[in-house]
Amino acid sequence: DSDSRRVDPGPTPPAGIDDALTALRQIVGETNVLTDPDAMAGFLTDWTGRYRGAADAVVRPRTTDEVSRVVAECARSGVRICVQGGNTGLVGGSVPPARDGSTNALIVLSTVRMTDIGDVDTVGRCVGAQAGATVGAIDDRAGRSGLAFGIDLASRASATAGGVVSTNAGGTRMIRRGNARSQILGIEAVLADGSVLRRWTSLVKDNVGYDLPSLLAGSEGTLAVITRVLFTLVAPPAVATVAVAAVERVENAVELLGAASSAGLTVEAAELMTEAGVALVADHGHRRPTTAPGPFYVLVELSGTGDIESATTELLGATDGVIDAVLEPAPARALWAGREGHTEAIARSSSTPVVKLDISVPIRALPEAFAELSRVGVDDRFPCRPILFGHIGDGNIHVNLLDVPPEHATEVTESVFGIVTANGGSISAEHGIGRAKVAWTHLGRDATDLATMRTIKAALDPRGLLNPGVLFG
Ligand code: 2HG
Ligand code: ZN
Repeated sequence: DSDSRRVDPGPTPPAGIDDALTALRQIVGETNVLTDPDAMAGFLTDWTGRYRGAADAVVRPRTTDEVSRVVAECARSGVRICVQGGNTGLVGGSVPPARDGSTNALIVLSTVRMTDIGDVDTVGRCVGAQAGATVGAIDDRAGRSGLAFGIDLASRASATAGGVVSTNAGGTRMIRRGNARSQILGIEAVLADGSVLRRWTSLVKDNVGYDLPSLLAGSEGTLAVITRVLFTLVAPPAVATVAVAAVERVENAVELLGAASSAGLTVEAAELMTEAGVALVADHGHRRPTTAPGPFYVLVELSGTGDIESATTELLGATDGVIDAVLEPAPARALWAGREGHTEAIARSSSTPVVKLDISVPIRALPEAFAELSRVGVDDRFPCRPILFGHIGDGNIHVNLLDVPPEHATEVTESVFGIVTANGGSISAEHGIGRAKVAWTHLGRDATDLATMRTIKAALDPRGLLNPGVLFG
C-alpha cells in the first residue's frame, strides 16, 4: 500500500514517449490523449484517495479497432498500459503505479468512451456491451425487454462491463446469480500485441477447447484489454420482498437464510450489517432500518410464488433472536441504501486511510470468524474502529478498519488474514488482488498454482506491459 500511496508527479517523462504520443493522437484523435496534469488527475487516483500513481498520458479510444491500434503502438514503443473502467475498484487495480524509475513510459487506457450497448436478444437472453458501459445502463437496457442483468453492486452507476468482468466482481446478486464470470457468454479482447481475441457466441454449450472468456474474467487487466462482453441476462422475479431484521447474533442471520430456503423462498440477496455500521450510515443521512437497534442486522430479499410478504413475516416470527424487523416490497431502495451506503460513509469517517479487507470464510465458520474479526484492533496494541458488513449468504465479509495508524496497516492486515486462513477462508472474496493484496497471494494459492499463473502471464504478455504491478509483484 505504502508504495502506491506515494505521489510522484514525475516531471520528466521517459525518453521516447513523444513519438508514441504522436502516433496515439493519430489513432484516437488529439482531444482523446490527455497529458495536462489537471485533466489527468481523476484517472491517476482511486475515488477513496488511497491509491495514486503517475502516467505520461490518458488515452481514450472509442472502438475495439482503436484499442487494438493503441495497444499495438504501445507494444512497438514499449509503453506500459494501465487499463481503467469506472475506477470504482477498492484494491488499486485500476490506477497506475507511482513512477518507479522504469525507463518505460505508461499510459492509462480509459474505456470511458466505449459505452455502446447492443440490442437485447430476448430469445437467447443476452446482450453485448462495450467495456465502458455501466452496470446500471446494461440493467436498464435489459429491463426494457423484461429481463435483468445478473450483476448488481452499489457502484452500479459507474462500475463498467469491462471492470466487473476483469475483476470477476461478485456484488449483491451473487448468491442467486453467481459472480461476473458466470454471466459471460462471449468476450472480445485485445491481446498485448494488438491482436483481437474474439469468442462471441450465444451458444450456451460450446466445448471447443479452453474457455478463454473465463480465463480473462478475474485476470485484472493483466492478460488482455477487454473491449466487449456478451452477457447472459436473467428473468427478474415477479414479486420479491425486502426485509431487514435486527438480530441478537450472527447465527440468527445464518439460520434465517437456511429457514427461508426450507420454506420454499428464493434468497435473491442476503446482507449482514452491525450496529456500528448502521449508526455510521445513519449519521450520513440514511434512515435506520428498524426502530429497535440490534447488535446485528440482516437484510434479505426473498422471492417465490404466492404471498411472499406473509411467508416472510412468518419466517421472521419463527427465527430465533429477531429483535425487530421491517418489510417492504422490492426494490425497497431506502432499505438497500442503508446497506449500500456503508462504503462511502466509512470512506468519509476515518482519520487515516481505511484498511479494507474483503474476505470470505465457509458459511459454517462465519459466526465464529465474524466474532474473531470484530475483535481485531479493539483490545490490541493499536486501537482502531472495525466496521464489518457483507454478503452473508456467500460467507463474504468486508472488514473495514478505520483510524488505523498507517505504520500498523500491514500488521493489522496480517492479523485479519491469520484469522481468515485459520478458518479455511480467502483473503480476497470479490474485490480481487489489485496492488493492495499482491504480497499475500501465497495465502490463497500454492506454489504450483502461482507458477501456472505466471506462465500464462508470460505467454500472453511476455514484456509485462499490461497492468504492471497488478496481481503479480
Ligand atoms: C459492497 O459490498 C462492496 O458494498 C464494497 O463490495 C465493500 O467497502 C467495502 O468494503
Ligand atoms: Zn461487496
